[in-house]
Amino acid sequence: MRRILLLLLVSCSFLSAQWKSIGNVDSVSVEGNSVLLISGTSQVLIQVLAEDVVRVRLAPSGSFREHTTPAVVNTMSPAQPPKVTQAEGLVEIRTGKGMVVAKKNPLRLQFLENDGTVINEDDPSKGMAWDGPEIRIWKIMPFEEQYFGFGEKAGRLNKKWTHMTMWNSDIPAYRADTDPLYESIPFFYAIRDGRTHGIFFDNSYRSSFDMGKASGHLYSFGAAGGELNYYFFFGPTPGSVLKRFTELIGTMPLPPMWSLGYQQCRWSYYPESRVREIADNFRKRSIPADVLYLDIHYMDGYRIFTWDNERFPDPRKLIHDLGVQGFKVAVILDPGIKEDPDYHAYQSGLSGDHFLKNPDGTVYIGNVWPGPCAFPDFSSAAARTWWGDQLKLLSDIGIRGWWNDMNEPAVFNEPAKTVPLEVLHHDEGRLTPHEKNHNLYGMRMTQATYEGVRKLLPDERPFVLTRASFAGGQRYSAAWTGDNIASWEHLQMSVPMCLNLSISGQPFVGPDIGGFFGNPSGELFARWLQLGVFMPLMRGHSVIDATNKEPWEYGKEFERINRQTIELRYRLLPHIYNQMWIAAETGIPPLRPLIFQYPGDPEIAAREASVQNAAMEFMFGEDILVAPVLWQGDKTRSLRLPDGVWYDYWSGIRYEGNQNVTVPAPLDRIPFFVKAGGVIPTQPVMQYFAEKAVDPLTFTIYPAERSIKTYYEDDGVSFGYQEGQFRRKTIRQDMTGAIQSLVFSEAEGSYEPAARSMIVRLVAPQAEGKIVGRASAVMVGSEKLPRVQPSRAEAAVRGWWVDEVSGTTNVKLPDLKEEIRIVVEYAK
Ligand code: MIG
Repeated sequence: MRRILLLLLVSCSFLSAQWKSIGNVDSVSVEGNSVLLISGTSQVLIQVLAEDVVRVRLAPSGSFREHTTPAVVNTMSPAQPPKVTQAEGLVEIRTGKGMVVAKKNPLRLQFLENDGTVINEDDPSKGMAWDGPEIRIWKIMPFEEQYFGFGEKAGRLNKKWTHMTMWNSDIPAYRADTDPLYESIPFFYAIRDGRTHGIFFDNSYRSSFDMGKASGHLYSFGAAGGELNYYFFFGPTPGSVLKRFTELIGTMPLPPMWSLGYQQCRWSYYPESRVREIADNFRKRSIPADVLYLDIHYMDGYRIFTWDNERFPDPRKLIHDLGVQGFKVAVILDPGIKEDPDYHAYQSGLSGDHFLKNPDGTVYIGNVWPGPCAFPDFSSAAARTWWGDQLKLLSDIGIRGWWNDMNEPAVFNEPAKTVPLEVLHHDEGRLTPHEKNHNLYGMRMTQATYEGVRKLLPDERPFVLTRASFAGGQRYSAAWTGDNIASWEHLQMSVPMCLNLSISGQPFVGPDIGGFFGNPSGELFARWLQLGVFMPLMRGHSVIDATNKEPWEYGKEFERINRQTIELRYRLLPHIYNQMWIAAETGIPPLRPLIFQYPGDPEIAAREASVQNAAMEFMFGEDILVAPVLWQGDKTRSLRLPDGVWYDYWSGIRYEGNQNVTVPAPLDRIPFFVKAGGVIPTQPVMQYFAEKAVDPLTFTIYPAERSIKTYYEDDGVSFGYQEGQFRRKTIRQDMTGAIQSLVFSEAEGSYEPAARSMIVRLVAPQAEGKIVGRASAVMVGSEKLPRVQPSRAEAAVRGWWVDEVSGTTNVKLPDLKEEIRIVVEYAK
């Protein structure tokens, strides 16, 4: 009986969904870059922001909301005003790179290429609709179209046929089909026949995307409240979509270079003797590392901004000593402030009115680690400043990493497990319910943290790491993918998860290496660490009750392998840093799915649409293709090489693209390939960032008929680069017959690294699996460079030599600010 009643109730509430779709257009008005369409009491506003960006807004009752979310921070306006023409039953808006056609009866939008091809269109029957506060749009889902992005989502790369919710949630030990997760980025790419467009749904309420799960020929997105407000990016490539998206929401600031080193965490390293032991082990075993973390046990009863005096009697001294050993220390910061009248942060937060409040005006209290807690209202500028000021207690004693956890926000109280929807947020003076602010809480916490640290340490780049965030969060913080599991499946899942997050505007990402829950085998840990070399964030972490997961915990052989893996990371740091610089400048991240870079390759498109996670390959920058080993026991790796010519990094073997290859993948190696024309800068292994000067700086050059690359460098820590203190060189390579010429342009910028050598390693030209030429003469400018014995190379200041086995030509010179021209002649 109760069941039947329940069923009845459920079906009634389903039937009560009364979607009202927008109807016929009564009038049209054009003003500047905007077209306003009026339909009864409803309005639709189409704004052309650029020749390839259009914003669409719906106001069911006729008034647009003043504010949407803090995601978009930049304005855009088109160089040319759009051309608007009206014809029988429709309005046509030409934006430059495309066209929007608004059909009037009823109002439905189409997005077209200039040649008239429809690339996106509202569903003729439903279109834009509302039901009370809920809003939703249905669009036609072409059979060939695939969908990527959507921020932090587990499961396959391609999100077609899935239903996803955006509601920041703490789900420990999530699975491939768990949704939602910690972070919400309501943005996606639609790729069809090599053509891409993108949509950003700028709404912070609980939203959902149904990409063909409810219907086989429609997709839809909508939210429980707020405005139906989306940005349409015409593309036509994924890169052009992402560039525009990040123009609106901002790019990641350049991170401190030490945050790209290896980071070691666990829940929790304590007391201080254990922290020192971990630090000593890294140095004693010569395993490079830059950052150590303190998880929740460093605090006095989990009170943020305090120390447990027994476990950490002298944190300043500890951090100082670790600093001498080359470590930066990061601490966890949870938002919950213990409700304790004797606790300074509770007192000052309360007296400053910085906490979230119930509708009746009392402070909202929820349970987290410290017990009952108040929660800072990060949506108020004053509260953010208050939070930032508290960080002084930590920055003063040397803390340099700021780990923001539990900021979905996670609350232990059932059933919501978060702040109740009606709790009020300041919302910059608007006083709005949690419902609107929930998905923004994490991002605003990182904003408070980032801006606080910026103020306290004005000459250093902050490093903030977060679990929860929203579109635009990359402006303040890196992100990790939460509480995963030490299993092969989770290793596999971490690849598409980080790729989608990366192309959603957040370049600085990585999973807990080794898996958070459970105990990995030596093999699983080693493979995960290898994948970590090509994750912008390379951090090992572990839950409280698991075995130790430091790189030396799996026996001698794995210790050797893991050391070698982390050494590879440190060798590649100049390259990794360059890729992060590109992301900071252009929005294009290091981590990219193959389809992001090769959207027009039908084989790649087909593979990425359906591929199992374990078979994933990905790009790290435009020149490195990574094929991680993600299956237990595998000692070879099969993959498809996209168009072009590729060199196996390990063997130097040259491969033509557009074919499937199988390469060796012994336990101590992650297969990766460099594209012909690629220039990979590397440095000598060091135990931590700036342990010593980068000398020599090595450029490995993979031959191609012609390529032009940029090399960027600065001090890695300050904001001096914003005042021109950087060094930037263009590297041009040409290969004509048996002559290879290289030009390292004169350096731009005022940054002067210490005097050092530069080694140019020229991978030998090959044909049909054989080296076709060995260098016979090397000219630098107009001088003939002396040939030196390989055994004398290290002592030589200027000279060249050939590595007998690989045929690689090495050219060693003092690294200069001035232009350097090198010409190599090859003998047959
Ligand atoms: O409720 O601080 O995801 O990385 O170690 C668990 C303890 C709270 C969750 C984080 C995890 C961290 C843990 N935290």
